[in-house]
Amino acid sequence: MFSHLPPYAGDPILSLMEVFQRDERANKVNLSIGIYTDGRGIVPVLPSVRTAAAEIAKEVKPYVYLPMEGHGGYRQAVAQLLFGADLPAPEHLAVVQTLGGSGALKVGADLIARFFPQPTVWIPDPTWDNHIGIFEGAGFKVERYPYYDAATRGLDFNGMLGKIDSLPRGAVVLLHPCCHNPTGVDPTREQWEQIVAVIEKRGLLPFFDLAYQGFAESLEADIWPVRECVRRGIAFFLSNSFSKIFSLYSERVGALSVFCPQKDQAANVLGQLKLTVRRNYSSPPMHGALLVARVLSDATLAAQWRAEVEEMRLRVRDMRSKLAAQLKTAVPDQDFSFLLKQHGMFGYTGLSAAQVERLRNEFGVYAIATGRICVAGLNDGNVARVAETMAEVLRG
Ligand code: PLP
Ligand code: TYF
Repeated sequence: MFSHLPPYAGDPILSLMEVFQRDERANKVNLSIGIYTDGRGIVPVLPSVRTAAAEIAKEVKPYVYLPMEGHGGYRQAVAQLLFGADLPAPEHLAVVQTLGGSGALKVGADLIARFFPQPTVWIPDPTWDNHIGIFEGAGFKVERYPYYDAATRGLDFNGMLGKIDSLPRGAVVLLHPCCHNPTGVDPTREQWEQIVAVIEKRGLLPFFDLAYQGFAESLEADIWPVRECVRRGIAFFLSNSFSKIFSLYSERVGALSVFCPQKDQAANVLGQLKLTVRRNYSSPPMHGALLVARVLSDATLAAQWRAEVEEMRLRVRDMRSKLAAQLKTAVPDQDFSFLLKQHGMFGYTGLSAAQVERLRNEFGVYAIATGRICVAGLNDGNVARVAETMAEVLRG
């Protein structure tokens, strides 16, 4: 019956995590997967979330199904976090709770594929691997636009804008509003203004994927391109994830928002989102959404959480500086300032696949074959050794 099923090679990032866990070296360092660890090297339970969890535990209620679109208080709180004072009127906005950012991408991709036949999505080159899997799985043709420039270790802005400016009307363009995964390279505010203007001019459909709001500059600044589309009346999809910024990875908490500039279209969009959810998994789980809703709806907890996000952001930035400074000392003829210009949890080091392999085999330092490291996995206890071992493989 199943003899024609090929083996699954495994996800490159998740498989590496398993290899890391089996590695018996005491000084091993995991910089592969995108998980934030604190200064002690531990995945934190944010104090705001811990308080919310304790409160919720005292109020156990029957575990009835949530509606297809998710928890009402959660959806409201998420919309306010995302759109703030720019919160579009209800007739313009459809928001559904999803299973993490991945679930939002899948629901959004399925909806687009149903109503826009033979869809194509343009994704940055490179991007998070699963973008390709999710969109192809939903029936999309996946094309790329230029993004990372290996020569400058920065953004190929002209290549990116030129490509986007050549796309057909209605084309879906996937954009990372901040903290681009895997490169950490983001457009500047001025560049975003130009990107949004081209999207408007050509009548494209942006699909924003926001997994690291607050990790680049601030919760408000990092979502600027999305809010600019609201101000200009440009329709868009927005997937957002609370895996990292609430440290709630396994709870699978996220949302999909669709902005509908034409009045009264949001009701039908929401209806079709509900149908898409119904046909996928029927309704989302409760607990993670309750945690996030509780934190965001309580002024004290919300302020505490905002400070916790800021603390994570600053810690990662501090680790970037320390890594760059120590690399500079160890390899003075090379420039590492690019590490300081990148945003978010990831750093694109420029290490080759062979150098990454040496790091892992000889030193137990785990990075991704593309040279991506998770800077959020560094701490004062391991950064010196990581810099030394990186310097060692860079010297060849
Ligand atoms: N989108 C991007 C760009 C990501 O980096 C990630 C996670 O690493 C996701 C989506 C998925 O988020 P989640 O774990 O909430 O499904
Ligand atoms: O490190 C990354 O880029 C991600 C991490 O369900 C990840 O791939 C792991 C599991 C998951 C979503 C994201």
